[in-house]
Amino acid sequence: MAQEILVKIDGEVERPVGLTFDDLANIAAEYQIIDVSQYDPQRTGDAVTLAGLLELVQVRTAAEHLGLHAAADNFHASIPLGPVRDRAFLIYRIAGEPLTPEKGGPLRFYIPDHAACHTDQIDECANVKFVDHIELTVERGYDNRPQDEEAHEALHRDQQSS
Ligand SMILES: Nc1nc2c(c(=O)[nH]1)N[C@H]1C(S)=C(S)[C@@H](COP(=O)(O)O)O[C@H]1N2
Ligand SMILES: [Mo]
Repeated sequence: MAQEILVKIDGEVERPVGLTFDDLANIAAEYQIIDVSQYDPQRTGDAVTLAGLLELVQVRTAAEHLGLHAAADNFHASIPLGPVRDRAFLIYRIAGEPLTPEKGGPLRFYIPDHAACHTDQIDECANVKFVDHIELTVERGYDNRPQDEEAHEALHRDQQSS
C-alpha cells in the first residue's frame, strides 16, 4: 500500500521530516502511548508524544512556539512550547488503523489538563484536529482560534466530530 505523508514537521528543527503512518508507528516504544483513555476517558486510540516527535526532528533550542496547522478546515494554533513539550501527544491510530477525518485525523493534538476554552493560550481550543503540519518557531506564529465567545460558539455549532 502506498504510504502517504500524513504530517510534515519543520521550522526550527535540524531535521525536517514528512511522516507516514508507518513512520509514526515505528517511533520508539518509549514515545508511544497505547490507549489514550488513561489520560482522558472520552478519548480513544494510540498516540505518539510530542517529545518523541521533537526528538526525531532534533528541535533547536531557539524554538519557543509550537504551530499546529490543519489544512482540512484552515484551523491554526500557535502555543508556547515549554509548558506542553513533555505532556502533549498526538493521536494517530484507532484500533490499529490511521485516524480518519471523522475522528480528527490524520493527527489529533491533545494536551492533558488543558485550560477551558479561551482562558489561556494553552486551552481546549488548542487541541487541534486534522493536524497535517507541525511548525516550530521562535516567535508566536499564525493562530486563528476564536477570540471571543460569539466566534467560539459559532465554531462549536459547526463542528461535527468530537
Ligand atoms: N482543526 C480544528 N481543530 C479544532 C477545532 C476546529 O474547529 N478545527 N476546534 C477547537 C476547539 S474551539 C475546541 S474547544 C476543541 C473541541 O474538541 P472536540 O470537538 O473534541 O470537543 O477542538 C479544537 N480543535
Ligand atoms: Mo474551544
